[in-house]
Amino acid sequence: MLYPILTSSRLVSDLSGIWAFKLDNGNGFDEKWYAAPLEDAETMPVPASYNDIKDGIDFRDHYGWVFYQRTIAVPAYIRENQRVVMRCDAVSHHAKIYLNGEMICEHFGGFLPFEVELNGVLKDGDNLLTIAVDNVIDYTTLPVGGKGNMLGGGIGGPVGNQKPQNYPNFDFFNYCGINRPVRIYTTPKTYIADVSLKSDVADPLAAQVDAVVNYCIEAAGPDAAAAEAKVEIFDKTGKKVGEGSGLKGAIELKDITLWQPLKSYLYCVRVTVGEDVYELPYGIRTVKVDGIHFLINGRPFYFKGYGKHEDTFPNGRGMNMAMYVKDMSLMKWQGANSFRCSHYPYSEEMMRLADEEGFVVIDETTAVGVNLDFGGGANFNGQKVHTFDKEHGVKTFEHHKDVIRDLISRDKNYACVVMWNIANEPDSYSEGAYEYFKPLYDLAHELDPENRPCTLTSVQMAGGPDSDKSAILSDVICLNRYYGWYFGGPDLVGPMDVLRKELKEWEKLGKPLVITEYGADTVLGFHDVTPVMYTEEYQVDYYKANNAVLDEFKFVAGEQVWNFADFATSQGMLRVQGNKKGLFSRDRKPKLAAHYFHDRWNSIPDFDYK
Ligand code: GCB
Repeated sequence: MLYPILTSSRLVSDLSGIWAFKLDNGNGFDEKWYAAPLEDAETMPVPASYNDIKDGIDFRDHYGWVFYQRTIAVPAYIRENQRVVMRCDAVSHHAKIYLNGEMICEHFGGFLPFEVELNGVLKDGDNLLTIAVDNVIDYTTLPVGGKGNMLGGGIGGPVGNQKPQNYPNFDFFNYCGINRPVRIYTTPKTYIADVSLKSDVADPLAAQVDAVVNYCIEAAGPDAAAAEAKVEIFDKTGKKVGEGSGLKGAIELKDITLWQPLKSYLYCVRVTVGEDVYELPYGIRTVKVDGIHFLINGRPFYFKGYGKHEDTFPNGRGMNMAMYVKDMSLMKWQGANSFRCSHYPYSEEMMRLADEEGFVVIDETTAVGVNLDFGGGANFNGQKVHTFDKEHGVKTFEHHKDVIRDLISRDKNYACVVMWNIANEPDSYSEGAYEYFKPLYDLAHELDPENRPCTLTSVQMAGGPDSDKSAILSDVICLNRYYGWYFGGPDLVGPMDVLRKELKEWEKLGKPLVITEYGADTVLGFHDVTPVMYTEEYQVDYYKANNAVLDEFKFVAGEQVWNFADFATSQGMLRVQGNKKGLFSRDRKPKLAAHYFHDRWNSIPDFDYK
């Protein structure tokens, strides 16, 4: 799906601003709140998660539907001559869109864009637009909702009757609402529906690098079959360096500049189909897994970076452009070169920025919590239930396929994306795991024009390569490991022997391995001469101990800490106003470990580290 931009044939109107808003009291649909101006509405910014915008626990932890509303008007001459589309970039998690009281669109899944054509439903003058949003998560949704508090609400579990609420089977606050922009854009009636690019680079290490950009355009609309199609490629100075015609083709480029980690170079690919014009920034680079190496442009790359979250105050998971740019600046200061979109696809603005700034990205689906060994979800009438149990297990498989399809459709042309993460810490070790995941890996490989490597970030309880199906399925082994924190902390000696022993097992596979999570909760400002847990000193010692082991192994192709910054979670006994494993606090103040990694990463090269 193409990102909405202004071109010589397309208009974009951003509906960001203050909308009318109301929490459902259970009667919203019966009383047709979507069909008339909301009574006693509150103000609400779009885009943003609603949870932290108003105060009080009932508001923050609201369970169920909310209604957003505003009016829209589109000039008649545009409605008559152009295709008019409304695009929602992310509505978490389930949206129903009403125009003048009629439902025009419904969408499941809170982190990927969807759109609906407005021609034929827009009338003259003002139109009442209502977006109803549901935040309920359960065994059918991604992320998965469990049946009890995974962080431990109290000793012995729930006491008395609990009000209806979400039990996230994952460790981040279930921020909801219209988290990313809603836009109206236009195209000519015959239009460019999609563009897929794939480059072939014979030898990325040659003195002069030549490339072939293969393109495939999807055109739609009444004259699509007859429309003339043209693709032109421009370098950064605006000079045309290649062109082709037809909906499918290959353009040869001589002496190109490669997109390199932290040395981004983006060409501009301009596509014209009939009257419609669309432009994509496009970096050319190669990615390949070769034995124990992860090659970018032919050289062994070492991932230095983080698992992150889209999490700021008071935006929640809502888009925060200023913080995106700030984070990139901090990451560069620290000598990092990569991050993982844990645990859901990030905004397109973030992806475009990563492409522009040269950050290497592991792109992740919304599949977190596909693991009923976590939380209270593992019990059904007092009996342990397998995650993939046909009757009582998760029912996420079909939706998981949709998410993979939509993610790859959205992100396939970004140079920054070097690997797809199919799921975070799923139950990759028990009965049915292989059968569940194998088709998903196959789907991702098949849909991606570039056929990038695929992985899943593996949970510690999955064990080693004998039990964890990711050993067979993943092109790159990605491990989330907490030796010295959840496992063995505060001992930083014994657990390191176990880590070393475990890595020796994985080494036998002959694949590269990236540690995609390791970390220790640390409260900014907690200090001690003796480094005890939760102090900034302990976090530094924890990382030093782990890194010493990682450095012993050639096949360890990267280290991504958990987490870049502190972030909000559900409440629980293990969380002190959120997860405190950040190298930075939530408002981006560095802990001691931030400085430790600054020194470490600035002395580790991006390539050929081992
Ligand atoms: C994990 C999860 C991550 C958590 C983290 C933690 O393994 O992937 O979502 O936040 O552990 O801090 O417990």
